[in-house]
Amino acid sequence: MGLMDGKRGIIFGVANDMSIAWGIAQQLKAQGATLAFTYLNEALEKRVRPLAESLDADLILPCDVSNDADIEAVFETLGKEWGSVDFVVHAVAFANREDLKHGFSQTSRAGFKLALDISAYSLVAVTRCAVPLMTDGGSIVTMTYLGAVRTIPQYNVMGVAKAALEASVRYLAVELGEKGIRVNAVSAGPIKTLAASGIANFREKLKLMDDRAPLKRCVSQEEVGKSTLYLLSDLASGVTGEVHYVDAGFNVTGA
Ligand code: NAD
Ligand code: 0WE
Repeated sequence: MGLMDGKRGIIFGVANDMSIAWGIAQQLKAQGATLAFTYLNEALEKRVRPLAESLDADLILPCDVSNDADIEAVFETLGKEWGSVDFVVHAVAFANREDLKHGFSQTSRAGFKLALDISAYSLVAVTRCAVPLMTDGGSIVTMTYLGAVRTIPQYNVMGVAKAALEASVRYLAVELGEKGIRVNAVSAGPIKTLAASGIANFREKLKLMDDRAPLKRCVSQEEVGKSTLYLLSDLASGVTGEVHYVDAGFNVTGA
């Protein structure tokens, strides 16, 4: 008996076995879910395909979330293969590396648009395509970070994108509640992933957590996976429009 028995869903954002999306996928599979995965490009397909296959993925599809046609094609395939979808995991973000270094006021118009497009608007586009397939209700979860609500040094345009993402979660939740579709975000503390490896001095950010986060340590992909599992399952049937913190380090000085 699993929490996700009989439920089918799609996971956007696995890049490798360090990805938060991968930690989520493992928890979902362990509770009986049937999974589909997307990958950004051919280089990542080489990493994602074997991982997805190890969880008996039904479908492994390409998708650049900055491309509406890619997103539409993914859900067209899900409609043909499954007929309906129960859940979506959105674990995708991107900003230009330089924009996560210099002063925030240096952010270019193009860099701002890029970060907001891939990291925030993509949730809206994915949700729009998922809704017609969520005929028996559904649950959508995205990944956010404390930099949405506090200034975190160097998080910069990503903080603005995450603020837009969290507001999008609330607007989507209110619109889709009457269809039985819930939309929530998980705000994770810093975790060493591919995206984090591109951040200068990330190791110091992780070390700060050991001193000052409530649990005096960093959280793991597995712990983020367990909270996301809860939000995607019927245990959270009354929860929508929320940002759920997984020890994001609220009392870290400077945050
Ligand atoms: P990751 O690098 O493993 O995952 C990021 C994913 O985004 C990758 O799979 C990448 O392929 C995908 N992506 C980027 N641009 C894309 C595009 N145009 N189309 C489709 N996919 C695209 O890193 P992660 O840390 O697991 O990040 C997952 C999510 O978790 C992100 O939203 C990130 O902001 C969030 N998050 C991360 C941390 C952390 O400290 N690592 C903390 C809180 C929230
Ligand atoms: O959301 C993120 C990181 C997202 C991210 C990372 C990169 C690195 C490589 C987006 N775009 C890029 N572009 C690249 O070229 N996190 C929550 C992790 C993170 O990033 C930080 C953090 C934390 C935590 C940046 C500054 C301070 C803290």
